[in-house]
Formats: sequence, structure tokens, C-alpha cells
Amino acid sequence: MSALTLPKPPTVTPTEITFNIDSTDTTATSDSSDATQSNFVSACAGDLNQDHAVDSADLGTLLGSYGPCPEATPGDFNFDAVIDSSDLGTMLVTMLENFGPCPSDLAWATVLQWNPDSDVVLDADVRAKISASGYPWSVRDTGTGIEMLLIPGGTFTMGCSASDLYGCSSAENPTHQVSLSRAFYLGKTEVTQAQWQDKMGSNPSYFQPPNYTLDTSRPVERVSWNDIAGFNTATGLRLPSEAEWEYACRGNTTTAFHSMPGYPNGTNDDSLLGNIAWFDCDGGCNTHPVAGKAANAFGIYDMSGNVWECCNDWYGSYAAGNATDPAGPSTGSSRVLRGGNWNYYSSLCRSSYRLYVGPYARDNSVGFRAARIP
Ligand SMILES: [Ca+2]
Ligand SMILES: [Ca+2]
Ligand SMILES: [Ca+2]
Repeated sequence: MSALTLPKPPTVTPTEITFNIDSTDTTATSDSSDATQSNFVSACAGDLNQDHAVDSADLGTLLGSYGPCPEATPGDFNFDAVIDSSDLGTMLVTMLENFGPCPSDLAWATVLQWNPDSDVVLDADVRAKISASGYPWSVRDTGTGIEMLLIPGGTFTMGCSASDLYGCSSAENPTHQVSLSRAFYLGKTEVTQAQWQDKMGSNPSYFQPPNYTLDTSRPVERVSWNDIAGFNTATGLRLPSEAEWEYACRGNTTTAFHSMPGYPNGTNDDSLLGNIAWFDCDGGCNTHPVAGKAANAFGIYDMSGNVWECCNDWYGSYAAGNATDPAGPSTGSSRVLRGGNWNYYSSLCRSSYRLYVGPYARDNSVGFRAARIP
């Protein structure tokens, strides 16, 4: 069904698997988040408690600080070291003008939610990193309607994570430490047929009538890397780098498969993959509407399975040694694919598995996920 020809992955017994995984933590690199944060506050005078909204809680903050105060206390609008009726008057005017959610300075997006849901992003440290980035967690790209989530910068070990059934290919080695120096937005789902049709005026996908029933919430496929470049030029979106893709997929896990309910640290158990991925024709030899399986620790769906996802990089061997914001080889003949797809086995759905496709090739197993810098 697919024109992509795949090598049979190496099969190993569990005792032969070497977990060459560095348990280095993923503490974010320090950056200018403080300055970014202050920009948001100044763009929304009256948000005294810095929760990205001006409302009665901020009035409560001001009244709670009434009287003499230290320099730069929130609510002392005229900087005279006392919060009094003068500041209260300013606050009431500000509330009249700015009541409600603070505007984002993301000109391209509508803010859906500033801070992460604790029942989606379970890890408190990750939630703190997202909030500290100064950017809203959940946004909608205005031009395409694509919902995107903030992935904070951080450091992780990129490369080989074997599963219980399958070892790694040589292309997944050497493992190496990668730092992503800044936060980025990533599509919560693969780009759908509807989103592609809306911007490009046609739907090239195989999985639509007359071949299949119409459901435009399936991921778009039969789009080449070059076709996707056209979509991105039209929309201001971009593809994730291969390193961004793997970092976002793993969500702080070091296992073959990312986290799922009951397995917050991920798993190497191939038999559990169906919790997070459409693969191996389970549920039908076809694509499935996006977000039908469990999301990962960042709240992102279908990183494993459904359609392969094109990355921006040319395909090439990994360099040994640490890297910051790696962008892949400067030239090449094929582009990187990640995540496995609806009709292949679990090996290809591993977080570290790498495949490639020519830039002009179209296939009903290949789609993509949009990214954007804030
Ligand atoms: Ca507030
Ligand atoms: Ca004052
Ligand atoms: Ca996918």
C-alpha cells in the first residue's frame, strides 16, 4: 500500500539491548525569559498578579497592598512608594480599558490558554518551564486555525532508544546530547486534510473518496517535502528540525515510546504502543482522525504512528559530540521522516527511529506537523 520501501528492522532479544542512554536531566538553559515576561506585563498594565488577565483578583492585589510600600511594588503606578487612592484611580481606569485576558504579542496567533493544564502536562517542572518562557502555552495560528502548544527549550539525549522487541539501526547512533536554546510552538496534531485544503485549495490525500469515506480530520498525506514548503511559505509556518521533533516526541522520556496513562516515564514495551499510536494496520490499513490516541507529556498527539512526519533537515549521519540547535547537514538528497505510520510495525514508531524520503516523493503514509517560532 505504501511506496516507501523499508528495511526490516533488527530484531534482538531483550538481553542483547544496550541502553546507551544518558540520564542527564533536562533543565532548561537559562535565557532571556525574565525580559520576555516583563514585556507581557508592561503590555497589560493592571495585571498585578501576573496571571495574564486583568480582573477583580488584581484589584484585590492592589487593595491588599494598600499603604506604604517598597519601591516597584505592583500597583504603585505613580512610583511614590505608597499605594493609595491615586493608584486606585489608575487601577480602575486600567480595568475599564483592559479587563479580560492580556493580549499576546504573538501577532500570528490567538491565545487559547496561557498556562498548561495540570492534567495534560503532568510534570510540574515542565509546566513551570512553559510558564517561565513568557509565552502562552496553547495558541491557535490565525491564518490556518492550527492549534499549537509551546515546547520549552531544554537538553536531552538524542538517538538510539531500543524497544523490548527491536534494536536500533546504525543511523540512530551515536547518541549525543542536544540542547535546544529556545522555546518553539509545535502543532498539537498532524496537519489535517481540512487544514491543507483550506490554504491550498485542494486535497491530495489518498484516504478520501472515492478510495475511503470522507473525514477531513484525517492527516493530510501524499504531500512531498517540496509541497509542504509551499504550504509553509503561504502560512508562515515551518517544519520542526529533526532534533526539535525528537525532543517534543520524548517529552522528557528516555524510552523507546513516550509516556502514556499508567506509564508516566514512557515504556520499551512494544505491546503498549497501541495506547499512543495507530500502527501496523491496527484499526484498519488507513490513516485515522488526528488525536485519537493518548497525547504525550507536552499534550501532543500522534507523534508515533498515523502518518510519518517530515522534518526540515536533510537526512545524514549524526555527528558525535554535543550540539546546540542542530539543523542537520547543509545539503543532501533526502529529507528526514519520523514517527512511523499506520501500516508498519512498532520498531518504526520508536522515538529515535529515522527514515528518509526524496523531496519530491509523495506517499499515502507521509504527512507533517507544523512548527513556528514565537
Ligand atoms: Ca491578573
Ligand atoms: Ca502610589
Ligand atoms: Ca505521526
